[in-house]
Amino acid sequence: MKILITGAGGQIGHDLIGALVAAGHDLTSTDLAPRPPSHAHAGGTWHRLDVTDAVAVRDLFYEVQPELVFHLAAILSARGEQDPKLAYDVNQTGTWNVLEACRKGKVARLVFTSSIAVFGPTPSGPLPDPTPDDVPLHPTTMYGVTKVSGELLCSYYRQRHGVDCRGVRFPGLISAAMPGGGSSDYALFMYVDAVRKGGYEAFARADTRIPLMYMPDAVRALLELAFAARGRLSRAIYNIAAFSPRADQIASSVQRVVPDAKFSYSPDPARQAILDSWPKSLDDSAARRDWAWQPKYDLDGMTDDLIPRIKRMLELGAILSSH
Ligand code: AKB
Repeated sequence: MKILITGAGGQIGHDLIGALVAAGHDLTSTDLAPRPPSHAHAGGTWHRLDVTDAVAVRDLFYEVQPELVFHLAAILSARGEQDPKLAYDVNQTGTWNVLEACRKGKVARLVFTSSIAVFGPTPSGPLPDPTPDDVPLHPTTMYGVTKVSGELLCSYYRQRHGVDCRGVRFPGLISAAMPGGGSSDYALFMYVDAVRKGGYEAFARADTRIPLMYMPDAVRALLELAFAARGRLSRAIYNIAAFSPRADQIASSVQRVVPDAKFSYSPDPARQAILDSWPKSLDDSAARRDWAWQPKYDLDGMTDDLIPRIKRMLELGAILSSH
């Protein structure tokens, strides 16, 4: 199948490209930046694309004529608070441009990547734990605001224009590829820095608890949702969940494999406030029911798989030595 990815240079793109090429798809990866060295061997073709440029998006969609698009391009929560205008342009205008290009180019299906950042404390109190799909959405970040809007646009184009837009709300994602400007990044750096530096001072409190997921499960969720029959889907956007450990539980899990790793906690007020506004865990029963979603990795399963991968990538020089 002809598939196009936006924002392919990021953390999800790294693993999604490999999975799509391995499955034999005809893949066009796009990003504002050139293909990063960490993506060099992933396969498929690479095009520069600025999703804020409506004409460029439309022209490339006409040229490639994808049957399926994965829209990953986004500015994440922490970076988006430093530059809300950039987050608005990339996430809001970019999603509009991609949906319009799908409509005009008659792209059959679009997979939208939303986030737990759509949630925030509601006027009537804290979020229920676990948080279901349908609660009032009160995001606290520009990233979350634009993801709520993207979800609504997705449903609108589905009903009004027949673009089969569907998506998942991702937890914080953990993999051996570097993230870019997220508030959940502390969890990933607890792994990477335990291996490369012998420890990590987290920018979150020890009792911080948010939904997290290992990247192989996240990529499988995207593929399963992308190829699910439309008739099975009772909604456009789904919560998906794997595990929800406290930061100090992540530390204990890492220390099972790297016993000398030292962790300390020095909360950054801005990122801690974002983390505290998110759900502690998600209710993903609709995804489990409609398209048989099920995570394979729990916290310790991820730790056992990820740490040897990080060691290999450090040996190959595929992870930078500082951040
Ligand atoms: C972020 O931290 O902004 C992202 C997310 C949870 O969507 N990783």
